[in-house]
Amino acid sequence: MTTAEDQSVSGTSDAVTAGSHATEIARSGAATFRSGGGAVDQQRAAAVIGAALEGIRGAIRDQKVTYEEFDAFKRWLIGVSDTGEWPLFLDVYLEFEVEKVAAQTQDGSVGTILGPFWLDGQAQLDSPATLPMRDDEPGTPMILAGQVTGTDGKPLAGAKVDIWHTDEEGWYSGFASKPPAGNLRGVVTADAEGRYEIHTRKPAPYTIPLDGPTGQMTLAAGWSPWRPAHIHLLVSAPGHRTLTTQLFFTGDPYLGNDVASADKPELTLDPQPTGNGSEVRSDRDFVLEPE
Ligand code: MBD
Ligand code: FE
Repeated sequence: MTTAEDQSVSGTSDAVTAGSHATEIARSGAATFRSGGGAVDQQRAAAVIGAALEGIRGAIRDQKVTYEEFDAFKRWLIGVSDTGEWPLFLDVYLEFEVEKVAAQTQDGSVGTILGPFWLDGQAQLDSPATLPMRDDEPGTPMILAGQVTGTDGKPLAGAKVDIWHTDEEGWYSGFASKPPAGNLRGVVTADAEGRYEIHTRKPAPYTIPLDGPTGQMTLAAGWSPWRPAHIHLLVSAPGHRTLTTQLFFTGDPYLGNDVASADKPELTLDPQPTGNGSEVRSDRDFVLEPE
């Protein structure tokens, strides 16, 4: 496990700064809460890999792909490796389909993709908690609060809410050079009634790095590189399937046009003023399925 202190970064390009660290994490298989492991069945390998390759061969036939385009594709793939952007590319353009398959057999609250920017080993906090942030952390103060229960409606005492999101400029700590390590990340333990309350700042919309191959491909096709502002959450409790989800904001200009296709209507917050300065609050309960 790496600690928040190991995760300070100093940048070359935005793409390489974010990509190299995300690659390191993906290679380590750190997201163990969802890994199965075990040997690959030969029939399964042939079926899945065969279908994927046939999808690409079909595109070549249908679009009459030229040698010039094939060579550009090769160079692009090499660039994805060189910049460490495999996690970014795969999570932006493919993970949402994998999540939809997983969701077919998941009960409880609606989930969505994990993405490439989750980090292990962040600050452990008790509810009510304030996420680690700079003294002058910019952005609208925001409270996110709610209760974690099982599908039977019973509160899950000591449930954990692992939360991470960008700062007001759209940067993730640990992957961009600007925010300090651990900024706006934490693992909050709910109280005996499964209630949690997290004080943070409202995040901003996020654009994938435009100087790397994933961003360049996106712009080359004329697609939007933006994700709506979002808060990532992993909600867990002993004996229950971990919920991977994100929360979005009503009125965000990028809702419905998320480059990662991860936004869902059920996941939209409409924070309301608390009367304490510019502070806003949203309440959101989570329901976990027994394992
Ligand atoms: C993100 O912030 C993100 O959440 C995903 C899924 C992909 C790219 C950037
Ligand atoms: Fe994100």
